[in-house]
Amino acid sequence: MNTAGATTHVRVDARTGLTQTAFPFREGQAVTISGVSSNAKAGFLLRVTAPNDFEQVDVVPPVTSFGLSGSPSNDGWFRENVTVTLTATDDQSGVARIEVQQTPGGAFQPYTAPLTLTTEGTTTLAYRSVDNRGNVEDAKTITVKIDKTAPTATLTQSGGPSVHNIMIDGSLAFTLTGTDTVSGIASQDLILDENRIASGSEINALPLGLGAHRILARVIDKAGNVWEQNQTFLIETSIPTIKNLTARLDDEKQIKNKGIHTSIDAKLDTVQSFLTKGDTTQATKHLKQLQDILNKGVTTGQLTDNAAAVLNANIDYLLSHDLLK
Ligand SMILES: [Ca+2]
Ligand SMILES: [Ca+2]
Repeated sequence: MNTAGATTHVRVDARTGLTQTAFPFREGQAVTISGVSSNAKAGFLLRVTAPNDFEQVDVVPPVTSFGLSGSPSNDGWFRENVTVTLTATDDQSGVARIEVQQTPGGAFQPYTAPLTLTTEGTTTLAYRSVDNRGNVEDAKTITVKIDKTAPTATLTQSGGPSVHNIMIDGSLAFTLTGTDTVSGIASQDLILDENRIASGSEINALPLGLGAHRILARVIDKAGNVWEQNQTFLIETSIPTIKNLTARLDDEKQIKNKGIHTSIDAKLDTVQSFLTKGDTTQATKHLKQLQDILNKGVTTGQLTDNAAAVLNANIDYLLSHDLLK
């Protein structure tokens, strides 16, 4: 029966060059037949002469698959251009062409060579193939997400817009604000020396200790592009700072009597007056005397080991750095 519903008799026997046992097609299969036709017994007779006069009809569309250059991040973003390669196979008549639609709703164009996607953001391609029999595959889509640009970020420190030195009796807080307009922020990290800290959290300088410290700020977008800033700052001290620390240690009952507190302050005032005059020799001499007072104070129970250690570390820092700066 043909597609119009008409029946055509096909003669297959030894006189036509075929035998029924050699006939490869079975009931239910659709075939295209070419042959010699004639009228016979008021019917239409198609007379075939060889097996290649029959061709099984191809009703199955091709299957197209795609390959992408590179590998995306865990969030599905590529950090570089992506080359899309399409390949198709067909069950029978062969692939006539592969087609690709580069903008949603646009026309399908013949695919002739791999496509390189360079635009940041999300690109959706539709693709399909057609076989030599005209069977058209249902279109499938590929979504490719590209972000080639590092995030932008600002690192600020409390008490000033940028990273700066602070005194040891103070505190600090770092705030990291990252933005990424393409894939978005995946992570933001602040690492102070070797420890992760929370953005905006206030940290006392005293436990960090005097000297150089490092703040590493890192923002990573969902494609894996990195913004990073690594800065150093100093935690410093001064005579007024040591006086503040002494008052704090007194409040914490680490300085046991008024007398030693008064002696420490008096010595610090003396050192400051020599520093003001530019006499570092006398300033150094009095700082060393202050250390003797602190060490004796520990043995006589006038202040704790910790209080003496904190104050001595500050004095050592002043002695080992330029006192007049
Ligand atoms: Ca096919
Ligand atoms: Ca980005």
